[in-house]
Amino acid sequence: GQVFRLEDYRPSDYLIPETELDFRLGDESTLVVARLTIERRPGVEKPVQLELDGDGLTLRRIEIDGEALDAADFDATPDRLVIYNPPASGRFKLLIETELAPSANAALMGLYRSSKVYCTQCEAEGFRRITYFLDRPDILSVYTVRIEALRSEAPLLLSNGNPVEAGDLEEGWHFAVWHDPFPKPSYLFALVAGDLGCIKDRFVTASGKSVELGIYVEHGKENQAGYAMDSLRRSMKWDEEVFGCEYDLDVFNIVAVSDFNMGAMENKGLNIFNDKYVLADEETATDADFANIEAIIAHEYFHNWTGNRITCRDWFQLCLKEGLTVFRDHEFSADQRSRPVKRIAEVRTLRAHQFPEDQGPLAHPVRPRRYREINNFYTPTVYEKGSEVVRMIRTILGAETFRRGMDLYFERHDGDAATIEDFLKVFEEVSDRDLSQFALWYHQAGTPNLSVTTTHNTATAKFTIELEQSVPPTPSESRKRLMHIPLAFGLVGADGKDMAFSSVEGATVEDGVIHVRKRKHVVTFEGVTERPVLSLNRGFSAPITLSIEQRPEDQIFLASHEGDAFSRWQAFNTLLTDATIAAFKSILGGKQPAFSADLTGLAGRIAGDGSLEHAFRALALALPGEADIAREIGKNIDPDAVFAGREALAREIANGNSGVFSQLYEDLRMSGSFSPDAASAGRRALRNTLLDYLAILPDGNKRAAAHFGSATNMTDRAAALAVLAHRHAGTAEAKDALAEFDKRYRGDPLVMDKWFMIQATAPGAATVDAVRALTEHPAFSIANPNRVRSLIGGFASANQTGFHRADGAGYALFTEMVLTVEKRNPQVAARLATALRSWRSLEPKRQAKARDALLSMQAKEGLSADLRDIIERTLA
Ligand code: BAL
Ligand code: ZN
Repeated sequence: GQVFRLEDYRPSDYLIPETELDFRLGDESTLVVARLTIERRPGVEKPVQLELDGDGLTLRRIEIDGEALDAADFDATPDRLVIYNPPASGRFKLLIETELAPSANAALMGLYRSSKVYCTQCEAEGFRRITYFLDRPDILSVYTVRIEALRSEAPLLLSNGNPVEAGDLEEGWHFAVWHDPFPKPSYLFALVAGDLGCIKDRFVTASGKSVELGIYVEHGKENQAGYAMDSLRRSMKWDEEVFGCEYDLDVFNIVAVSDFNMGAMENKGLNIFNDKYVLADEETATDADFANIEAIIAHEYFHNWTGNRITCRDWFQLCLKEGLTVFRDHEFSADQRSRPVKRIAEVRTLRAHQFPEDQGPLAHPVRPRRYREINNFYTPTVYEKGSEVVRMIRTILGAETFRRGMDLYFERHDGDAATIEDFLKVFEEVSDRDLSQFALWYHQAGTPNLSVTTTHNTATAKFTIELEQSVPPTPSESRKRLMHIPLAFGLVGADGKDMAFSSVEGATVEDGVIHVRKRKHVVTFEGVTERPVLSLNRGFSAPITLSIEQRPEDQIFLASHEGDAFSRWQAFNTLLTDATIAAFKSILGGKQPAFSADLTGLAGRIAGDGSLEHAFRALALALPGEADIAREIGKNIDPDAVFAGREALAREIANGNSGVFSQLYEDLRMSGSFSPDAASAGRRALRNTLLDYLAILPDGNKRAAAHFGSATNMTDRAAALAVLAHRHAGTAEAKDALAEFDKRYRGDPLVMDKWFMIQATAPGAATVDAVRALTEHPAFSIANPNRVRSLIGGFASANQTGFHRADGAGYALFTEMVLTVEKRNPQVAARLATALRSWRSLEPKRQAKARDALLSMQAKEGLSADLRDIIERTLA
């Protein structure tokens, strides 16, 4: 396939200042008339041919300034429209009529139908599946959209911007006209038409503008949209207060649809959401679902300024809007909930998803330089690492200067299609700093590592930290340049407080941050009379790995006394990880794993420490995931041994704390009405984490069954079901609970996703066959991305022992499913296929089987560009 390169960017010869679209909607035939005002770009002198993008289009009519075009004057293929000699004046109206078949659109890009609702998805390149266009983000156009549909089929007609006009037509048809005054790129175009229920609200902006808010959902689900509406109102308020960003249209609509490739989409004034991230009540949604809804509603809303008002010049700049908007939604959630708990959760996600990407064959810079299929770059690196890079800018500049930089960004670039260089420049200007070395975080792939040693000299009262940075090679970048790493730190004294020092040399140290810029730094602190315990990368100030030789007693000290909550969590998590790795090694060596009593005791103390938030304690007690452990081990992974090592530790902690844990489990019982707030969710999280340990003890299955039976909300019910299905698979209790859940929720596909996911992630060899059988379950559908992601995605990405079964049966099922999904929906298939990205870290036998699976997919005739791109890069 074609490779697109950043260095090949050039502005288009033509602009499209105005776009009028008329839709006459029909299931099998929708007619789209586009009237485009086209202008030659100022500075482009001679008349040049006009080339528009298309994707699978059928052209019905083409006119310029009201005159039909001669066949000799243009060439139209499904994927391109060329007009050889546009009017020499350089300004004209181009009319294009295309015919679409929404019901046949299984790829869910462009205009399609989901549960009878017409809807669109245009990012990144879906608009070209609707009409021929300069379908690139630097072409900003003012849209006016007229929609006609049968009123009985689609009483609701929505598009971007503000409503202008609506009325009846003959034979039961009706129409609505929408106008969006803000010039926007085609990827932000949206249309929805159907029969939906809705809830309405109103928000008055800081400057007194009244905005009508609407959330549209399947009829009968209106009472599950309240939390999303509340999240929206809080997001609007927060963005005014924290970033000075006000909403700008008269209406803001959100529509929830059941078939959606992504989580949601920030179309101007008309966000379209995967219903998974809108619908919630205590009966159907877990606390994690509530938190995700809050975050994603905020994320899409925040795009109104970071993405829509200021968009990307080209798709290489995707992180300009995504990394920044993730940073903004993280900050929002931190303010709405618990900042330290949120930070720990973010870092866990980053390590679980971005680190393996950065450390494997799919590694790419936050701002990539080349792509074959842009859909494959909506990645954890662009999103999550992109957010970390913005966070580091704030760390380096300080919150106040950062805010001034953001203000300048909004002021200078409102209405622009901008670049990362534009973004960095505002921060250089407001801070008077040179960020050119820092900019490598955007340009260079790979997770930097810092190796660290410390020495303390009591006689001279000097504490020395030796730091050495390295960035491992990544595909097509073998030689790396030195990075600027802002490393927050503390020298923790015996009383748990940070020790003062009189002076420091060897690196710039400002406001508790060491600025690592060279390969090696020897940083010497003077006036440090007692040996401190070093706490490094506090708050995860830089997305790096640390190789630090720290005594277990220092880690235990930090896990008990460190004031920075993230680092406290980190210290305990490191102890757990190290213990699991030691157990893994023992098991491989045929020995019984052994654990330190200190660790078990510490787990009990953290669990019962009333000075710590419940949610923090839950996160601390959650053992590192099998994939996290495997990543730390790095190579020659036998997932069964990793699992056994982790289980041994879980058993040790459960046995060593059975009294404390069961007492606490009882104490945490909740009564009264349900609230999804962070404190209540934290309490449930801790109790459910304890249940998972207690379920290991005698009669654990009975306790879990009782928990399941008495649950009054989905968080507790799903947690108990997972414990039963994972720890007590095959028991009567597990079978009964699975059957009861199925019976109760069979009619609610989003809840059934949890049921599929729980079964798909049950560890062990038997799960392959269970997953295969579940593909035949009436609630499963290969056409629905959420179902596929729950069952197949859950199995491949979150079941190390099942997916990587030694005989390759997991890969066989996976290959079959990816190829089946691909026939309908290449984007979803390509995303699933990334589950094999860490195949080279497996032990040789599994590695060979994984490679065979990849090769067998690669050999398929007619593979989509999406899937081919992932497979070929994974194999390279
Ligand atoms: N722009 C795609 C969905 C999102 O990141 O908001
Ligand atoms: Zn986004």
